[in-house]
Amino acid sequence: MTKQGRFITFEGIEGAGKSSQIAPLADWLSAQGQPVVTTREPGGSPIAERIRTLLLDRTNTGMSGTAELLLVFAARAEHLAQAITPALSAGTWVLCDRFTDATYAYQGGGRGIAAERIAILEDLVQGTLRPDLTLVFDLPPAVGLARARGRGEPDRFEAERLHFFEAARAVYLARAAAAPGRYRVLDATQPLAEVTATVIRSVAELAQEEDAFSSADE
Ligand code: Z5A
Repeated sequence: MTKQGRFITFEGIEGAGKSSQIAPLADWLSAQGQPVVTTREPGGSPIAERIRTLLLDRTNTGMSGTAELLLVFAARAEHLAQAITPALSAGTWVLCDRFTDATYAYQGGGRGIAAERIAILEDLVQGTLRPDLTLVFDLPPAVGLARARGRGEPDRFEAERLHFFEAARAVYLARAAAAPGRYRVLDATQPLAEVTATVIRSVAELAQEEDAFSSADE
């Protein structure tokens, strides 16, 4: 029997270290014999990547919060149809750099859109699909922004002020506190190797709880 792959999402504010941690976890899962793909949002499929360009383009000034929300979910619908759902159905683990928790954090916390409205689109686009595990890389926004801003021209989100990221962080922590079974909050100020060890430990626990690795060859 082929079992569904597991869906793990990486969340946190700008510069928290999400992208840095995906490859080491993918390598570790591969070493355990698990098929794995890595992907990101917004993006992860050809049309979704085009929507990503629209969303991050800092010359798109004055985009309404509702338009931004709908673009994020349009990209997600494509990403799910083209990449995530087929991979999970084939028994492949999917590691995704940001998913719908980012919508609650940025469009909800940052832009002030009510969580109830976001939930309507979440149900419409995802049906019952939710991540099996969400890793929240937590750190003070000033630290994350200092890391990220070393990279050159800020995009449309990076150009936001500190309180925008503080609001996003607060939403991540509130969501994690409300559903501790699905979330792990990691101290992202720790050195990279220590964060990697915590990520792998969290996923190993999930695999053990769910007997996830034993299903790969069945
Ligand atoms: N967005 C949204 O609004 N709504 C949504 O629903 C979704 C997304 C899905 C995507 O931007 C933007 O889309 C995002 C929210 C919005 N914008 N913001 N803010 P992105 O994908 O370009 O940006 P990002 O996801 O924030 O990625 P990032 O800035 O690259 O952050 P990161 O992936 O968490 O960090 P990193 O690239 O792994 O590391 C950043 C730097 O820190 C790098 O130099 C590392 O070497 C360093 N680093 C990483 N970990 C450490 C530790 N532990 N110690 C020291 N230094 C470290």
